This record gives sequence, structure tokens and C-alpha cells, in this order.
Amino acid sequence: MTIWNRHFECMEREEMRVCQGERLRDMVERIYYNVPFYREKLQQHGLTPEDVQTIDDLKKLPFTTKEDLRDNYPFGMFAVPQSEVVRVHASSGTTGKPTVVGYTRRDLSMWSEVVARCLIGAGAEKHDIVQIAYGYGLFTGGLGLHYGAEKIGAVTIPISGGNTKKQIQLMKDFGSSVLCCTPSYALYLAESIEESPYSLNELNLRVGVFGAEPWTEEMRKQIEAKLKLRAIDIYGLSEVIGPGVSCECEVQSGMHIHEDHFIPEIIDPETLEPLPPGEVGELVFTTVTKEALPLLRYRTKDLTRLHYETCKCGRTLVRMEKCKGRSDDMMIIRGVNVFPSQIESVLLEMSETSPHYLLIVDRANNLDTLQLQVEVEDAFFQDKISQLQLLRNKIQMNIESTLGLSVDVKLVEPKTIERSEGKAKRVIDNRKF
Ligand code: DLL
Repeated sequence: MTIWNRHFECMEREEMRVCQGERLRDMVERIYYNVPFYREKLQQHGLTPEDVQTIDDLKKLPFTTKEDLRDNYPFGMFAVPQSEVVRVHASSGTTGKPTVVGYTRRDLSMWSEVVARCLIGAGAEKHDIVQIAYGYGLFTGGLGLHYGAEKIGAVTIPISGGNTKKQIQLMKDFGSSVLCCTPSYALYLAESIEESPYSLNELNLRVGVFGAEPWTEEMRKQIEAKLKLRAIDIYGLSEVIGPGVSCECEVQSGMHIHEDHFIPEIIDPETLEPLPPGEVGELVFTTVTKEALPLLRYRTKDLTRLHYETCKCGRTLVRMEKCKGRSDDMMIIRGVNVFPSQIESVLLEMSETSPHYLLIVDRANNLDTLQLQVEVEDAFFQDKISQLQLLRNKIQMNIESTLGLSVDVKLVEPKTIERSEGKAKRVIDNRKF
């Protein structure tokens, strides 16, 4: 297995901690003197840059949130003069203004470096033809993967998201061997290939680099079977850099975090106390090398756990498990915490259902209701009604036994649920709080 940057990707733990400590010290000094927001916050905690000497001092420092970025919209948290910023991206905010992120030339070069590590780790190489079907534009997916793919010397196809027929045609004509897109779009592409004049055997796909939204192991199996490729999970968020914060290697056993640049912690989202390795909690990142928008203990709201053992691939970089969802994506239905991914797992374990589903949350007579719409094979609709009824009951029972929650299941015909070209929308919450 090839490793792009053996020095950092296989560094001994103690050496990594020393490196992180030095970089953290430098970063805290930069934000203290260049970003009024951070200076005030550190002062409020009675801290000065001298209080940060080693990586162990990280836990003393205050957290940063998406709201802080929004309050300082658009450029208020940048740590360099505007003349040094060469790019901005923005992620759609859940409410109101978008979150704006900036990059210096060195930030862009660091970003390409980490994405190059991801692609090589995923099994891509110089001779590959990389089709980038993440959106280009303010979203970081397209351009993020783009520069990493060019960096490893691959032929890079900046097709962006959507335009499914053309995706498939170019995939065949150009012989694309690596596909980068969201996992939900990968499934949609698979389905569209089945209906296209081309067969999978005419395609040359080998590796998929899928991320930007949560997906399950079961979904991975389906995508790998349908597209005949190895499906690799890539993680990132605009605030931290974009795609490439972490990525699986060919072993597919957790995503290696590029912790020489992004120091991870897991905290209890309620008490904000750091949790020991192996426990599930909220992922927090400190970016120690980023120049334009350094982030101190940024709360991602993503829930996962970290593993520090050396991977079979030889990398020592800490691995994060697939995200279990976000602490704020979690629905509370009649007091029960529900993640869409839990329902997805139940559906994908059953052979009769498809991974295309939609959850509709509402409230009737002060009681939360959850409806699950899921597509089932056409054959079921040709069968007797009783078959449908049996299947409906089965799904209901499986979900109830997993979640302890009753759900109204509505079976719908194939292709009725809107397909996504980007991030899938799995939940519609009509409750008014
Ligand atoms: O989604 C960056 C990205 C682009 C990652 C392409 C991977 C591939 P944002 O739009 O800022 O950035 O959204 C970040 O998406 O906090 C997670 O909740 C979610 N997310 C990203 N990757 C994964 C993943 C991009 N592999 C938010 N698994 C993050 C689960 C993911 N969730």
C-alpha cells in the first residue's frame, strides 16, 4: 500500500504529540494577536499565549461554535489581512447566513496535501481517471477533491454534481476509475446505470470516495455490489478545511485524521468534558496550521469515537469511526433519541426494501408522530395487497425492536422518493417548537 506522506502518516505517537504541541503554541499566539474575538475569549478565561506550552494545555482552552462564525460574518474571524486570502467557500447554514471560510495560498496547498493523502490511502494513484461529481462552487466538495486529485497526478474530471446521463456517458468514454460524490448520489448513479444503454462491465470504476453525509456499513455493501468498486468514506467540514480532514484507507476500518493539522478531541456534548479514547461523543477540532481561519476547539456536533491503535496499513494517525449522526441531527421523538442512520440500518438489513427513504416528523394532539416512507420493489405492488401489509408490519416490528419506537410505515413505489445529486434530505420535521 502506498502512503503519500510517510513522515506524518506513520509518526510515533509521542513525536506527534510534541509536533502538535509546538504547532498549537504557535497557533494560539497567532489568534491571540490577530483575531479580536479570540483575544477577548482567552482573556475572559484568564489565559494568555504563555499558558499554552504543550498539547496537554489544549483542554484549558475555550470552545468555538458555528454561532461564533455566524456572529462574525463574513470575515470577522480571519487571522490574516484580506490581501493574503486567495479563496473563500461557504457552507449552507441551517438557518440564516451561511458560514464563510477563507484560505491563504498555504492553506490551499495544505488542503491539497491532505486530500492527496486521502486519495492515495483510498487506493487511487497517478494513473487513475478521477471523476469528481461533488458540487463545485461555494461547497468545498468539488474543488477540495479536485486539487488533491491533480496533486497525485491523476486525470481530473471536474464534472460537478448532477447531469446524471452525462456522468454515465463520460464515465464510459473516459474510462473513469475513481468516482468522488456523496454516497446517496453514488446509489442514484448505480440505479441510473442499470437503466442506461451501458452495462457495468463497460465501465472501469475501481474506487469510490464518498462522503459529506452520514452513511452506514449496509449502504457501503450495497454501493460496492452495485458499482463494483471499493467504497471509501471521506470526512470533512468547511470550517475545518473541507473534505480531507479524515479518510479511510484500503483497510476500511475507520477514517485516519490528519492530526498533524487538525487535532481531534471527543467531548461530552452536555458537560463539555473530554472523554477517554474509545468513548462516543462530540468531535472537536483545533486547526493548528491553517492561516486564514484558524479554529480553536471547534465543536463539529458530529458524534463518533476515536481509535489510537496503529492501523493494519501502517499509519499511526488516529482513526475516527463512521459518524453516528450529528448531535443536532438527532430527532427526539416521544422522548426517544433517533438517528436517521439507525432506521437506515434496519431497512438495509432487510432484502425487500431499498435504501431510498424519507422520515416525516409531525405532531398530532401534542404527540410526536414519525412516518417512514420507503421504496419497495415493484413486484410487491403487483402482488396481493396482503403481501404489502405483511412487509409493512415486518418493517414496523424491526424498527420498534431496534428503537423502542412505533413508526407509521408507508410503502411507496420505486423512484417516488426524490433523488439527490448532493446531500440527501432524509428528514422533514414539521413540528413547531
Ligand atoms: O460536507 C465537506 C465534504 C465534502 C466532506 C465532500 C466529504 C466529502 P460541509 O458542507 O461543511 O462540508 O458539511 C460538514 O457534513 O459536520 C458532517 O456532519 C457531515 N459529513 C461530512 N462528511 C461526512 C462523512 C462537507 N463522511 C458536515 N460521514 C459534517 C458523515 C459527514 N457525515
